[in-house]
Amino acid sequence: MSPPIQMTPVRDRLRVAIQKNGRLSDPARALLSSCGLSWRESPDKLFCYGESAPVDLLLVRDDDIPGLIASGLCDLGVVGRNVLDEQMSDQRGKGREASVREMRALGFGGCRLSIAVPNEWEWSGPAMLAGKRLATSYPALLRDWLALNGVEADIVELSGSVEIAPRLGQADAICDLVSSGATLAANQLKAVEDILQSEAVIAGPVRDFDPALAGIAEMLLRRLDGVVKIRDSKLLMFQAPRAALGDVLPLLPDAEPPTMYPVDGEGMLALQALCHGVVTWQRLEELKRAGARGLMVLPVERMLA
Ligand code: PRT
Ligand code: ZN
Repeated sequence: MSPPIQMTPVRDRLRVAIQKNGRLSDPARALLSSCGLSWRESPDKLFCYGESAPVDLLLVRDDDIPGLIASGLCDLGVVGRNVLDEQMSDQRGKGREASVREMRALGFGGCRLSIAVPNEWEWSGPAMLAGKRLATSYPALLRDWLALNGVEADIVELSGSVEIAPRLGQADAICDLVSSGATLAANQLKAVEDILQSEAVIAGPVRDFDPALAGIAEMLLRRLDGVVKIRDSKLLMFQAPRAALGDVLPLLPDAEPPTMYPVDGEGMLALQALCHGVVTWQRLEELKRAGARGLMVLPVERMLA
């Protein structure tokens, strides 16, 4: 008799990987919570069972997230673009097709991957790095950037404490993440070229989701879009004479097309505009000078396009 065929059970709950401990852990959880998700945590806190929707969390090291998605063990992940792009570039370098892609930028965890050199260097461009030793935890992205700039240099791969490498004599310059720049300054280094602008992103598979999960993934991405899009948005409400629209509307360059309806039959309009930029006092005063009245700025909590 032939042995029974082993079938991988089809999952009907979405699994999202987030960083367990680190810079992205709290903002990732806060973002997913603001999408209406809540969880019951397992005692080891590696797995959180979704209570309000079939969306479970897996808490892992950020470097493991792209691989978990590629292998199908997780469906989506919140990870720095720097980690995702490094792993994708590494795969490309090995002649493999990428199986994970960036699906959404999330607007937190911002930093840049930069080339930094000792303060005393007078930077004249990438050619200065020819023949030098560069320490980094991002060898694939650095290799791509060096090739793009036609520079041949030695890459010294380190898993941490990259900034100290020049002082220890391990390298001449570095390629590392920078946010405030304080760590570079403390190590007498200065950033001279940015290789990548990074932030936290939603990573997902290049292939389609399994039919059982596609609807849940779409729901989550739609809610994320709503939350991320309105994070800095405000609803601006006011009245203005129809004749003043030509002066008023150019003052709303960052707004969705406003909703307008007539009031009191005297050519007055009531307007509502969702503004994606900061609505300052100065802007309100300019709108008033242009003919707007009764200006009100309201917070926006949720949006479903
Ligand atoms: O344990 P695990 O592997 O999950 O965590 P990790 O130690 O690899 O990552 P973690 O928590 O340090 O960072 C997670 C992600 O946060 C990174 O992959 C980036 O996408 C993002 N991020 C944003 C940063 C920074 N800002 C940042 N400043 N990651 C690291 N840094 C480092 C930087 O390299 C420097 O050494 O923080 C130091 C301080 O930076 P300055 O410029 O503010 O001094
Ligand atoms: Zn990591």
